[in-house]
Amino acid sequence: MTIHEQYMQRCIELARNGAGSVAPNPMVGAVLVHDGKIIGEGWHQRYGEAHAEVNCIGQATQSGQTGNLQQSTLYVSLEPCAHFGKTPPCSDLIIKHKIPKVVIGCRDPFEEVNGKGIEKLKAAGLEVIVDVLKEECVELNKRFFTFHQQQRPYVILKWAQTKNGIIGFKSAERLRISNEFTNRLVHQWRSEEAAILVGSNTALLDNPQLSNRYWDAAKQPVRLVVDRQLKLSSSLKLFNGEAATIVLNNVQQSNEGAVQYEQLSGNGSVVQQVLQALHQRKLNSVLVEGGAELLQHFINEGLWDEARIITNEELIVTDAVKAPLLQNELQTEIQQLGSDKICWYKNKLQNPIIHPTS
Ligand code: AOF
Ligand code: ZN
Repeated sequence: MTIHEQYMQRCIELARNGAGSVAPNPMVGAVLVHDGKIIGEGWHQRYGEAHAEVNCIGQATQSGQTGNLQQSTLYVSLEPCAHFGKTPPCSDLIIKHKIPKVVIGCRDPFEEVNGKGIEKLKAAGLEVIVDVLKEECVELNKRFFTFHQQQRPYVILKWAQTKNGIIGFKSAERLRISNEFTNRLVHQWRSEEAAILVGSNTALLDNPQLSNRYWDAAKQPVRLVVDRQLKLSSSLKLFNGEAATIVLNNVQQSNEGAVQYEQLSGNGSVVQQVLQALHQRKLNSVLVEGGAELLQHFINEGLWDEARIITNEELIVTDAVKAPLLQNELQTEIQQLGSDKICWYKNKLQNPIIHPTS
């Protein structure tokens, strides 16, 4: 690792402290280095509050390092912003403090910034180095990047299957596939995403709560169900008011109460319409939990980023619903939790494109 990469690695580490508190904003970390020593560190801590650079420069000035800023290098994992949002532009702050050199992890895809921060710094005569540990910095904010570059949320597909590839029974009889450790992990996954999605069959047959009960209870994703003709009964657990629920349908629109109804345009791909609805609501990631048919639609249209497949290697069931089949998958990780094997996949196609219908 070069020295730039080492400091950028530290920025990424700092940025991760913001996990769970900054969405839909990106996680960002910054480090100020003077004469081979770190004189300030900071990260974006909470949505709507100070950006990483502000906290980093603030720490340096508060510890009496103001005089050294003019001979320092600022490392930051994302391009400093150029716009007046909830806070003033970070690029102006850097210029004001006469910091001569800025090393950036990756460009900010948000249209108000997208290169303008870099241009501003360069125009003021600063030395700017871009794309240090770019891949890691983009991966850190995969949800944010997907949302801004593809105008859709980051899509994670998840299912549990038996050893012979069965996802559930055809009737309302519940098939328990994953073990208690894996169930807990799934709740952690729910806590990490903005939304969870299921199809109406799954809502009806499984009657899932779709809430996060075994992890940080403060983090409840929005629950979404596709129920085109509004056939689901209001007695289902999805409608218990424990977390917000959105019913995507072809019939009605209403935004009152804990259950909201969002009308889909009715034409074309349901997957694309669902993703557009999520985008409009600024929900930048979604965990798709079934059923097999809905999951397969996402796969067939190439509109997925990650798949996490849990296989109970000791269970075999016959005459039941077959699990979806992935396409263009790249296996990245395998984890074993007791009898469950968890395989992580990425979509090999770099940019699954969404085609807006309107
Ligand atoms: C930075 N440093 O630490 C972060 C940045 O709503 P605001 O004003 O907080 O602006 C949010 C946008 O600012 C967000 O979409 C992204 O483009 C950028 N985030 N920029 O210079 C930071 N978190
Ligand atoms: Zn900023």
